[in-house]
Amino acid sequence: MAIMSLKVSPDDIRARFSSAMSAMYRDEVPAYGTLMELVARVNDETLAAESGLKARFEATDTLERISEERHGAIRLGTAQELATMRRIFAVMDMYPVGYYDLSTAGVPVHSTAFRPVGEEALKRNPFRVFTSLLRLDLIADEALRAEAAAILAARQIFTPKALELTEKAEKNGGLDENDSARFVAEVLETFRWHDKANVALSMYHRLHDAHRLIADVVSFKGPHINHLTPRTLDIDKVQARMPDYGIAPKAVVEGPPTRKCPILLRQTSFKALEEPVSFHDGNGGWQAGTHTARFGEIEQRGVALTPKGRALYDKLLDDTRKIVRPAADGSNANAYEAALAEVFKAFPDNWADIRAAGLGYFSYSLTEKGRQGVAFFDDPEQLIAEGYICFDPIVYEDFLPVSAAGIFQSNLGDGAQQEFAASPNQKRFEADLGASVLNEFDHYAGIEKASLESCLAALTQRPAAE
Ligand code: OOG
Ligand code: NI
Repeated sequence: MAIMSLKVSPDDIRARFSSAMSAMYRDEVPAYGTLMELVARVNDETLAAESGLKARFEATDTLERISEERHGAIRLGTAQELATMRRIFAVMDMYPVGYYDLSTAGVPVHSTAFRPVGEEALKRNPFRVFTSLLRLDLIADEALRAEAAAILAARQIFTPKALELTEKAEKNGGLDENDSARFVAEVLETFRWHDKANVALSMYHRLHDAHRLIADVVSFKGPHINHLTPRTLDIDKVQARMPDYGIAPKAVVEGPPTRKCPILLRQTSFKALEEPVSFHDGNGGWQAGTHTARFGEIEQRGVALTPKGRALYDKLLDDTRKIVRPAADGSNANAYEAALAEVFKAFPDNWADIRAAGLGYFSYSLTEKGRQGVAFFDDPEQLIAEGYICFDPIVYEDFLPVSAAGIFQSNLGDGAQQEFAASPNQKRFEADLGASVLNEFDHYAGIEKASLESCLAALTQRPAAE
């Protein structure tokens, strides 16, 4: 008789995978471990200084995981790799959300983020992977394009066991304890750093001359995780203190300026390190070289914006960059920050105004009065005004293309600015992925709507009090 074995929940597999990845990366990139220490210290200080903050995190029971990783990033070479990665992430309930075209920003990739989608899943473990696919179609040199494609076609970035366990999970609707442990260990191999390249040094240089990112993807056996990103409660403080810890921050914090009511996402990173790599020497031996790819990043998240709020954000960011374009060497960082703060004064900075203007998504809940009483009207505005329901910002869980480009650029070296014509191609990306990407706005709108409906149901369906 077959013994039914219990399945491990996809959320648990994701949590284990994220923690295994963190341990591997700290081991491989010691500066990342230092950044984690700094982040934990600043988070502790921030919590100690703001007692209300601590109570809020205790209430939502995320306090002990506050400084954990929120995301990582990889860059893939082929449609086949992307489609397989999608199946692997699905075992951990991570689904592709959003389409990001980075070509306009001078990076020859387009991307999505694999992430948990439901509120519960995000709370259990929010780890996501920003996943880019190289666009060889943007390489001008046709011969080089064909050679790069051939190199990529010959590599296998997944272990046989990882593929086998993915199929097993698909067939059986999950994995048991033993298989889950093995799955995490096998999938981790795909993200590991290889200090022996797949190509000769001369080929590396040719790829590198076309674009550093092309060299990063094509020259290696696999898509090494290129950064991990814990959450910080005070990004400005971590940015300011990085040099004290011997790590060099990128020039400016990406995203909106410092605000009372945080919106979307702010990010910064330390610059990628130059690491020794051996290249084929063409005679069966190895030749020494270096490659710069791996770094550490931090993020601070704010409210998710509606399409209207996002359009305003995009416009203000664009206006700022017309005044000062941040230089990679940091020489105009202060001027950029000043312009950003000034221009963003046009974005309301209190929750009530942001909500009233329809700029952000909010989750509604009953107040004490709402929990006890019954309402004879169901207009949300009146219910808020009369104190039956209250609202809290819904956290933005996705990414920002201009910020992502800034993170890419700062880690490709200062001389890497390159222009490509805008050429978003979501259809092509989805064909390669083998699925459509989910729309981020639908997700936030859904949470908001469900929260309001459950308030209304509770308030209007109770038997009327005497
Ligand atoms: C990804 C850069 C984008 C972010 O946080 O916006 C990213 C990469 O460098 O591969 O991770
Ligand atoms: Ni990132």
